Amino acid sequence: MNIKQVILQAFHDQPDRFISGEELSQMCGCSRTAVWKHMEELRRDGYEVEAVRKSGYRLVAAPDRLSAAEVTAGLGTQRIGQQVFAYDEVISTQPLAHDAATKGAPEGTLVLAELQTGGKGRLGRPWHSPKGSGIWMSLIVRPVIPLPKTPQMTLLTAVCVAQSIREETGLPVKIKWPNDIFIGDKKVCGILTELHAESDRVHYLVIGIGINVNSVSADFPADLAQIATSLRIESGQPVNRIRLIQRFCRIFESWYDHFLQDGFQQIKENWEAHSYTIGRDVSVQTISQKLEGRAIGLDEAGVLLVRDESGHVHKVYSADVNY
Ligand code: BT5
Repeated sequence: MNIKQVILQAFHDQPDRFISGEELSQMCGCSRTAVWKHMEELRRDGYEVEAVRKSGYRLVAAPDRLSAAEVTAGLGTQRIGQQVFAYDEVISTQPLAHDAATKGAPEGTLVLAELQTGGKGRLGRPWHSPKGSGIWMSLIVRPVIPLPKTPQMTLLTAVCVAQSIREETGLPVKIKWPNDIFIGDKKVCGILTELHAESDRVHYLVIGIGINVNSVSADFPADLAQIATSLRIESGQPVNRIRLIQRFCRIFESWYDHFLQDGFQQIKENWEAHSYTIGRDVSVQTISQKLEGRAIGLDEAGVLLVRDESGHVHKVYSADVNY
């Protein structure tokens, strides 16, 4: 941790309390003058820090800005989110995460941005990522699993995002197969999983997660107005993005460890319990065919099962699902 991170961690651990310059200088292993300089830097970054002679420093307010120091302070995970690259503006966090992964970034590294000018969905579709109102992030993981199991990581991520949003906001989120999080009939989050692998070995996955957090209706362009929503629109109040990211990191680490040790079964059950898709009549468009039927569940591998009119059950590996 750098000095700024140590200071933020101390503020986080002792909220509302004044921490003396002496204490902070011992924690950081630097002089009191250096502590003061870092306080000035934090103020320039938008932190409101109160300084009282003989008492010390107290954090009054943190900026609504995604930074590595904020995400890591008080995070409490072993690896997920322990390394963070935070940017103001990028084309997309996905290629930056691929780049970091090929240069050896550890598992759990997060790439975040306030604004994406070329955010992307699946099949080259665009992902609308306006400044400051969402969570646009890419997570690097390096699971030792066979290639056919990698789609389970998208389902696992959806379970984790849905649980994080539910716990943080109380909103009734549902998962639409395979990669969307819905509130009511509107999309609040999309997940894009990209893979770097050889025929028998996964090198790493970059899991891109886009969550509309504090967008208001006017932030959505006309083509999204009817199909997209945000946590703020649904809950009627702003949602703290840092807390949501931290909660996601903790939940992801826990489910991911479970997945690596005990497999997919419990994740599948959790996914089905919160599914928007299961039990509905769906129209499925794969690259090669169109299929109508009732979505009846996932199989052990995470493949969607759709029963057609004649009773035949089809396995759907990759497709767009409409209702
Ligand atoms: C997805 O694709 O839903 C995956 C989105 C992943 C975005 C993250 S953000 C961080 C990382 N960096 C990136 O560049 N991407 C990832 P798909 O299922 O193909 O859905 C795309 C469709 O969702 C579009 O065609 C629109 O109809 C709709 N859409 C676009 N932006 C949206 C938004 N902000 N909210 C809701 N729907 C949106």
